[in-house]
Amino acid sequence: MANNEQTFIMIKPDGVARGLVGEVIKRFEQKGYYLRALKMMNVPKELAEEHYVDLSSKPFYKGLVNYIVSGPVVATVWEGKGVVVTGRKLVGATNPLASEPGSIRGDFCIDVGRNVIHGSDAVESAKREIGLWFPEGLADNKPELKWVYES
Ligand code: IDP
Ligand code: MG
Repeated sequence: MANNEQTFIMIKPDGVARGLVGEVIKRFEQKGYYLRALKMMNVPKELAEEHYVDLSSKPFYKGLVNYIVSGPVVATVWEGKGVVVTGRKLVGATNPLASEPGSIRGDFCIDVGRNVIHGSDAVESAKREIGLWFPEGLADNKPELKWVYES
């Protein structure tokens, strides 16, 4: 399994407004994942619509897009072995009432329409989302990984 798998994690407007940015970053960092990119931004409506295009037929789609554009988000890219699947575990189940305690959604929210954080659901969707949110590309890096990975 590659040590440089990447996932797209976004702290949604409610997470930013509630002061949970540090908490989210802390949890991914302390697991051992590497913060590859980070920016705070207001989200253009077209970007929110494109990000959630697969859900465009859902009744909650319009409300979802309005939620994502309602205030600044923090968009991040994390790198490491199994980061997509394990990142989803750190994030927790979509509906926070069903998210396990210990996960971010399980610990910090209640409503599915205010669930604090986004995490890519597969390696392929992570690639699509990173391209969408970071069209400028990612900065060069050379992280020291010998304390995280045996090889
Ligand atoms: P995910 O964020 O866990 O991947 P998805 O099914 O991809 O969940 O849905 C994307 C986002 O759409 C959710 O995180 C949540 O904010 C919102 N959402 C999903 N289902 C509902 C719903 O039934 N009502 C309102 N919002 C929803
Ligand atoms: Mg999803």
